[in-house]
Amino acid sequence: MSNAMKELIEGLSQPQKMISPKYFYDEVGSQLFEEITELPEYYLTDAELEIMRRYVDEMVELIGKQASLIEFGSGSSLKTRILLGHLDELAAYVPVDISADHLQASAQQTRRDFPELAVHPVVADFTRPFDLPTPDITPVKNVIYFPGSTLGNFEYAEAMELLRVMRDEAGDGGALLIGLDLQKDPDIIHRAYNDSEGVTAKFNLNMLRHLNTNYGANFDLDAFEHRAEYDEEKGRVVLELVSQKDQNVTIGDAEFAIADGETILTEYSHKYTLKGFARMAHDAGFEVEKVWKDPDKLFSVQYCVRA
Ligand code: AVJ
Repeated sequence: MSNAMKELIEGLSQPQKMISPKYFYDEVGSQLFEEITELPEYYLTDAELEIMRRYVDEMVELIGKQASLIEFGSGSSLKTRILLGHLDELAAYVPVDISADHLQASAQQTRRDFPELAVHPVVADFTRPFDLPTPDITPVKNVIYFPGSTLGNFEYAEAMELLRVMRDEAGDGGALLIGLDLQKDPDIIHRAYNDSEGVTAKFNLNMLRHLNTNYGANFDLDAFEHRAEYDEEKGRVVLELVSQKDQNVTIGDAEFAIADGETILTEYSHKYTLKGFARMAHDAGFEVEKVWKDPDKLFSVQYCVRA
């Protein structure tokens, strides 16, 4: 049995059933996420882009010349392009992604758009240590780029583990440039995950369709509903799929009973305080050197140096 299959079955065998948010992103799911980023309620992408546009010169100054920029994720985003458009003296750009296809396609596009840039894609699961390529020019330092508040998908212990992987990949004198969503008025957060057009609901439910198509599951998509609640105490949005009846679902040879009202946890989206993240960074071996925010103080981009 594939590792993915084992992981899926294990997640659905827990008392709180769960499926990792990475199963959101098949082709349809990636398209739906794009649509989410264009929703008026989903402030995250606009706010982060605004920060990048306003402060890219300060970021470039801190990153310095002849650095290697190592992006955790495939790097097809507009944010990355803003950064690359202003970093004209990079030793290398290293996008790291688990999907070889996705990575190759976006690396090709990056090469077309930035012909002078040394692009060295690495296929790897970035939550585990991986080997960096050796560019022709030896980098002065490694700067990890992790936009999009993706750290927020990880629970505290996993987030700390990931930050430590980043510290080790950054190496001596290295740094981390990270985009993080901030705690704010709970209504604003609630609306961002309960949009009026129901795109987030489609995105959440699409995970089940993806498992049906690609992992031999038989979820009845009409028998689940989207739920997203902001837990202010824990500072995180909890995305779930709520079963609308008692039902049995099979995936491969495994069968699961799901009760009426029972939930499958599909995603956490943690929201940070500046203090809270500074402490996490510190405990992982980084110090926050600079924080940029959008004018409404919804989102932050933070530059952290290795302690
Ligand atoms: C891509 C993880 C940043 O948490 O806001 C959007 C994913 N989930 N709407 C987020 C998501 C529901 C998104 N991240």
